[in-house]
Formats: sequence, C-alpha cells, structure tokens
Amino acid sequence: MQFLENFTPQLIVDSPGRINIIGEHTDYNLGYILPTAIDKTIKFSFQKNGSENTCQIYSLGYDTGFEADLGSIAKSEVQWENYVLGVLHQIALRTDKLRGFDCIIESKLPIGSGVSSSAALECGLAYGLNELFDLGLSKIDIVELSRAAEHNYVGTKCGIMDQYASVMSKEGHVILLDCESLEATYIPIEIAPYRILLLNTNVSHSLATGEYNTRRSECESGVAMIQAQNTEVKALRHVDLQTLATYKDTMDPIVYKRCSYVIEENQRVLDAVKALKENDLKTLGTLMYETHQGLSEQYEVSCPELDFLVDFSKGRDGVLGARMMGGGFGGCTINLVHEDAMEAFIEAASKAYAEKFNIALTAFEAQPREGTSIVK
Ligand code: GAF
Repeated sequence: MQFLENFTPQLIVDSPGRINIIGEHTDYNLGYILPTAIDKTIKFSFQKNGSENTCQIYSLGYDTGFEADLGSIAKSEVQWENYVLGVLHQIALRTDKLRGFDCIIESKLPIGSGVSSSAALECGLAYGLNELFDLGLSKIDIVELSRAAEHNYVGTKCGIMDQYASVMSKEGHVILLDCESLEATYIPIEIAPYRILLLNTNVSHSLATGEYNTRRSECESGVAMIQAQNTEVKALRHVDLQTLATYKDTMDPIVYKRCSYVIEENQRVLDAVKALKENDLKTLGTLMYETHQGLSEQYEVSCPELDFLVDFSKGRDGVLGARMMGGGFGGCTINLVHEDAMEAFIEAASKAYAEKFNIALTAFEAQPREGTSIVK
C-alpha cells in the first residue's frame, strides 16, 4: 500500500491478549470471571491522513492491507477485516468525529489460540482512534463497542470477558468481574514460585463460532424455562443447583447439562478467589482440573488435543492444575507450574503431544500486565 512509504506514526498503542484463571462460559450467563491481560500484545501505529473518509489499514502479519470508506462501511468477505470494520461501524454510531487515518498492525499474539487476539485487535483500534481523534469515549465504551463489533460484524455472540480484560486490566492483578453489575475487584496475583504456563495446541477447530453461539442459546433456553415459573430469573447467574434439579425430568438433557456446568463454574470462581487470597494454590489447581472436566464433559467445548494435554499434566512433578482456556475447540491450556518444573514439563508435554498428534506444541509463560496502553 502506498501510504507505507511515507508513514510517520503519530500514536502507537499496545493492546494485550488475555488469560482467564477460571470462569469459562460464565460471562454471557452474567456470572463471574477471573481474567487478566498478558504480556503478548498487538501493536498499532496510527497517523491521520488528512482525508475525510479514507482509512488504510495494513497488517504486517498477513502482509496485506485494505482501504475502508467511512461513508460506506460494510462487512467484508475477509474475516480479519471485519474486526476492523465492525469497530469503525460502532464508532460511527457513537460520534461523527472520526476522520481518515492510516494504521499498521503488528501482532505478537498467536491467532486462534484462545488468548483473544480478536478482542486485542478490536480494543486496540478503538483505543487508538479515540486518542487520535479525541472521540471522548470512556474505557467502558471501548469495551462495549468492541464487543458489539464482534457480535455484529464477526458473528460471535461473545460475552464481555475478552474486551474487558484487554482494556481494564492492571499489572500484577487478576480481575474478579461480576458480569451482571460489572463490579470489578482487582486481586494481586502472587503465586511465586509457581507460574502461569500456556501450552498452545496449535489447532483451532472450525466449529468454534457456531458451537459458541449454540452454547449461548442452550443456556438461554434453560433460563427461559425457569423464568416461566419465576420471572426474577434473568440469567443462569440467578439459578442454584437445587432449583435447577427441579427441572431435571422436564428440561432437555443437553440443556440441563450445560446449565449445571455454568452454575457449578460460577461457584468455582468464588472458591478460586478464596484459594488465591489464602495462597492455597493446591486448591486452585484442583478447581482448574474440575473446570476442565466440566468444559469437556458437560459443556462439550473441548477437543482431543486439549484433553490430551490436561490429562498429560495430571500428577506431573510441579504441576498443580491445568485446563483448556477460552471458548474452546482448540487454542491453549493454562497450567499452574512450579518454576523449577517448567522446563522438564514443557519438554515432556511437547514430546508426547508430537508423538500423539504429529503437531508441534508452543509453550509460553504469561505475565499479567496492564490493559491497552499508549506506547508513544
Ligand atoms: C470467548 C468469548 F469471547 C468470551 O466472551 C468468553 O465467553 C469465553 O469464550 C469463554 O469463557 O473467549
């Protein structure tokens, strides 16, 4: 693209991916989550180009770019462009201050690996444009508009977790977020000598978006059934296991399974927070294993590669817990591993995984960091 020859960035923004210690598929059920941003980011470099409507966006990773016209934003056939276009569309719904710009995107985040490169892309772009054009959006506006972009342009009816963690995180903390009230409690993550290790299966099964939306509607249909008896119930957040049990014979068994997972997982988040505060990492690890079992058997969003890695970790020296992370059907496992055991564990897991699936595993440590920020 021509603009690359004369590019002088006026603003550089770093937008992080996220991990989630525990609390999977609870966000859109208005429950609890425990995520934080990590030290793997997407970097955005911006310049105003003086035009009314012309936006030029170039991805260094894909080695390709595209042009968008602010006067006629529409969905693209190319999926990554929709993350960008969706954000531009959402900004245009909120303000008319946006003008033409050029942007170069450089990602250090593995795509499709469950660390939410998509939210990092949406939020980093929205954050940067807000700064560059003084749009007057708050951080929570950026979170909400990025989520709306994902719903409307990408098609995933995601919850709030990924965008919230990408923008609102604080260095060295995890966020206990109540997804109903949006009350956030920042909890220091002091787990030394243990560390957070991500093992990337390097698979991303194409089921992800469709199955994600199906899980969401299964939960909603469970809620609708309970709501018919009790109008106070707006989400699974308002249901306990005892109440759910009274629907065992009438509710579709699959819906019942999904709902029980979500209700149990909400409780696990609260138990995990207690364990974290008491530095009881053994209990935290056990809860992570329970979450994985629920995601695999009740919620059915795991896959053979993730199950294999979690099983492999069990009983290994220095490993307290492991589970799949994010939406599922591929991506990373999150592991709680003693620093002295990291190297041997990575080596053994990589060898076993390659033997079983003939795929190379990628391992990286995740350090909690602050949310989206300005570099320059
Ligand atoms: C994806 C979604 F984007 C999140 O909102 C969340 O539901 C997660 O899957 C599962 O916990 O990352």
